[in-house]
Amino acid sequence: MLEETTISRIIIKEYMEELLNALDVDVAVVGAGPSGLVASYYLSKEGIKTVIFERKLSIGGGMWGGGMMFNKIVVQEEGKEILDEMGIKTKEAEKGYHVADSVEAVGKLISKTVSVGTKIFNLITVEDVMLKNRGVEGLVLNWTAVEMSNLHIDPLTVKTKKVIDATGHDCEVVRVLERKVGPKLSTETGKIMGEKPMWAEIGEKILIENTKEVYPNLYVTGMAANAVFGSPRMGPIFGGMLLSGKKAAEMIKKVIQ
Ligand code: 48F
Repeated sequence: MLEETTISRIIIKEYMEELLNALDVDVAVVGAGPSGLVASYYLSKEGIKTVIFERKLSIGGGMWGGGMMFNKIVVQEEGKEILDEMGIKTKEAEKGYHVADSVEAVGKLISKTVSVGTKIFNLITVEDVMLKNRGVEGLVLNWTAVEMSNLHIDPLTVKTKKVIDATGHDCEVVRVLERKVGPKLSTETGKIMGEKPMWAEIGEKILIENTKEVYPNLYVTGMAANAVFGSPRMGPIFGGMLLSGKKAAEMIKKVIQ
């Protein structure tokens, strides 16, 4: 016999346990787009305790829709290696240009990331950082529903050794930090430089360079990295996103204790 309250109890208890476990983590990734998922995958694979906070109900960010809702993504040779590792099918459509189904790509990316141990919390928005002597030392969270309904409800805070801003074009974590501490980022001006217009080749190349620590304990990956460091967008070519996520994970792996 099925008891409704038993189902409710299991859900509440299991979720609360995971949320309590997320109060103190090694790495907190903000945003579950391609770069955030890949970064989390490579961190978790090394046994580094990693969680993702994602504002939306769906995981995958801007990858589902391919280019202009044609649900295909294109990757270059280097990016293809990561798709291969995730078991995502690709076809060389033209020399050096590999195409994949964006729905398969997101599905498998999520599956792989979760299976190596990343806990993904959806429907949670990161609204601020906890800033102490060593730099960013935590994240300030609230339910997305609270943000959407504009209710005046205080957030909760989690502690983390490192934060990755993988929030895409809006670079939201860096933005809130800049707003509160002023021009102290490791960019040329100390401020967010702002994303530049489309130039796929340069955008993809420079993205890997831009993937770095922008303030003590705060790293940027994916489109957020190009937005922070003032570099071009690149559209639906995804190799850079994947490689940027991997680079963020490798950098953190080297320094985390
Ligand atoms: O935008 P998104 O997919 O970021 P990405 O990994 O990839 C960019 C590409 O999709 C595409 C592109 C490729 O050429 O330019 O745009 O850099 O995913 C960002 C995720 O972060 C979530 C957002 O809902 C999305 O799923 N997000 C943004 N701000 C917050 C957040 C926040 N404050 N708290 C939690 N999640």
